[in-house]
Amino acid sequence: KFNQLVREEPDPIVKTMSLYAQDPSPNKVDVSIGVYKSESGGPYLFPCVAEAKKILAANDPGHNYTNMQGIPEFLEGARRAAFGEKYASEGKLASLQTISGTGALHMAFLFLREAGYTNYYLGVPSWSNYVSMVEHVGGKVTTFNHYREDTKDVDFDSVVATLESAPADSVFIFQTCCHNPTGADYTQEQWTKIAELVKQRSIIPLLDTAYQGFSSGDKEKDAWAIRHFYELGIEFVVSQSFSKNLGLYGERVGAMHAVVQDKEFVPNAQSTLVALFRSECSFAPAFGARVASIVFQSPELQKVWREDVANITKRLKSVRQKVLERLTKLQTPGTWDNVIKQEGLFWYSGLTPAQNDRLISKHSVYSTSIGRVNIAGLSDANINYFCDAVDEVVRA
Ligand code: PLP
Ligand code: TYF
Repeated sequence: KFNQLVREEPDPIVKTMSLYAQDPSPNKVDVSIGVYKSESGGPYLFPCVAEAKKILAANDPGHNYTNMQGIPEFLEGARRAAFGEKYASEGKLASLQTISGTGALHMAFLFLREAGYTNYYLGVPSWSNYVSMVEHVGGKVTTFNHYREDTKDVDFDSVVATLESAPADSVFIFQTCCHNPTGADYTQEQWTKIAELVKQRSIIPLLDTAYQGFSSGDKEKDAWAIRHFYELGIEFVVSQSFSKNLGLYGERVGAMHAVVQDKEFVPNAQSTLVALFRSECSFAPAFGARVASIVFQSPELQKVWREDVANITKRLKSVRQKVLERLTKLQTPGTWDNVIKQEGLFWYSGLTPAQNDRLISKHSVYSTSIGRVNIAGLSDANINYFCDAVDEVVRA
């Protein structure tokens, strides 16, 4: 009966985003939801996407149904982006176009369930939706520490200990770069150790890639872990979002890939993905994937895309540096150098929920309750205002 339904809480990040929208303060600062913003504080349209949209408009393909696996040019480009030219064409991948990164994760969970995997491990803190999404499809999640408050970096001992003790056939969810919410990523040396343990202990990694390029500024470098796992001959799954690194958030552009070591079984994995998707959505949205395909297929637009990603990363790093300089100048009590060590959009500030509440109520600075700050919400126009507000709540 409908009157038996309970009232569910909204996603806290989305709630904060709406509170910001309603705030009349002219000084308000939005560092909540993870979207990239330009120096002027507005939404950022990637120049490569602007160009691709013009090309698409001039060659309107209409609105017919596409292909249940996905638009072939999109899938080919998505594979190349994640795995690199060589590995993308070796025939070991089963791929599906999905409803962005969230849809890729959902399809990954369903695919893994179909293959007999339901036992998940997740380093926390992590992106808020993983646990409910796994449980939604009947999986079980065990957590370990991803982050150490004292070093403000990855808790690698916890990762290793958990990999060494988890039962065979467990799935480990890892983020390849720009960890949400901590910005604390594994080094190549740490990935090498993780991959070695994964292989030894028959673990299945699910590599979630939502910010490829925003860590090093180079999409190829940020895909290092994916390619390393591939080289070791491990079976694994990749969920891939183009929300951030093409700025296509609302268009829902993503893909899921399964690496199947015995090529003979790729058609089985591929047809399984399509059969599962048929029962979920039938066809993924076309517009954003077509725009992305145009970028993927054009060497000129690929070059513009690379430059876009490099420029974004440069701006993020410069904002981080300025935040550190300002907090140092203010002699704000505490250590703040993790702001320049952490990667991607997010700075895990260490501010408490009470301090974050005060940031909102007293300064109209909308961070997240867990202290995650979206660095892209800052620019020369508001860095000092933001840092002064942080200083005030820390001393309050
Ligand atoms: N995975 C991580 C780590 C994320 O931060 C996000 C959110 O952006 C997603 C997946 C989902 O991405 P999308 O918005 O493309 O569904
Ligand atoms: O963590 C973020 O801010 C992004 C966007 O339910 C997001 O990953 C936030 C909440 C959500 C879905 C996406």
